[in-house]
Amino acid sequence: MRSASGVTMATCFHSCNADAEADAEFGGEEQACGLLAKNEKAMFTSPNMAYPCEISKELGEYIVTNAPPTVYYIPDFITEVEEQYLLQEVYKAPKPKWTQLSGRRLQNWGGLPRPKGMLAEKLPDWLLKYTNRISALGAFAGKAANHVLVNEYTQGEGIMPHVDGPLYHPTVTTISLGSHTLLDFYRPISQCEIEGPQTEESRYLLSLLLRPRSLLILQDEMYQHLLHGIQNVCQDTLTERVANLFSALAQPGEALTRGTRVSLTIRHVPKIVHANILLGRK
Ligand SMILES: O=C(O)CCC(=O)C(=O)O
Ligand SMILES: [Mn+2]
Repeated sequence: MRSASGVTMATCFHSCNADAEADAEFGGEEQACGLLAKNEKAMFTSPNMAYPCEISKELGEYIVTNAPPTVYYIPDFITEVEEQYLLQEVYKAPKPKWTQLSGRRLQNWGGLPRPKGMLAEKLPDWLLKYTNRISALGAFAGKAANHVLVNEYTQGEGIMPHVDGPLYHPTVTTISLGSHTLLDFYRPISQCEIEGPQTEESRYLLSLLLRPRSLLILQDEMYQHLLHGIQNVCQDTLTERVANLFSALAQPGEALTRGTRVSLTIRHVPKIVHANILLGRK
């Protein structure tokens, strides 16, 4: 079974149970490439979901080798038809589902991740189809993705450098829709003063070009140690510091004009609380 990008769905499954940025953040479909066969779909919707505990070996060819561990960049993970379908669903959401931040707006799906745990809410089917597809790649060590942040950036909007933090299993997966963006990575501020003044510029390490319909998977040092952000600019001029130039079919010196981009940030929140605990019931 192959996806738009040709990633064969993992076949070796181990049994397992399906189990923040600032708080302000949380306040037709079988056509296309039809990744999941009917029987696979049934398996993914059973209460005892099974996903591979390790990331699929077939993803090896998508590792971005000139970046620290570990980045997978998968172009055309979804088709244009799927992209339009997802955008339609995102924009179907009622207005109160959106939280407006300075520089972008977002929708939170799956519950509000909090240090004491997330009161999980079922993901809607239009998202489950894609979160399951990603969980089936083994992205979350056998667990199912249970949280999606939808970010919308109009042209010229971005997100400040940050780390995603400990509320999530240390893997973030992102589907880009509508426009490319350039995701920039920075070293954290060093405690070692000898290194001289530490500006955003001096801490800048590399960028990744995220084309529409691509899937990005970040783990290990790229997730745990480095900060990531998106500059609020209308146009990106590509340099040799774009680590995935080759797989994103881009050239240094190329200037790409941004449009409105919607990203689906798909993660697994391990700590779940149940309503009866919140209500103090046994
Ligand atoms: O839009 C993106 O690709 C990045 C979003 C992000 O970093 C986040 O939601 O934490
Ligand atoms: Mn982030």
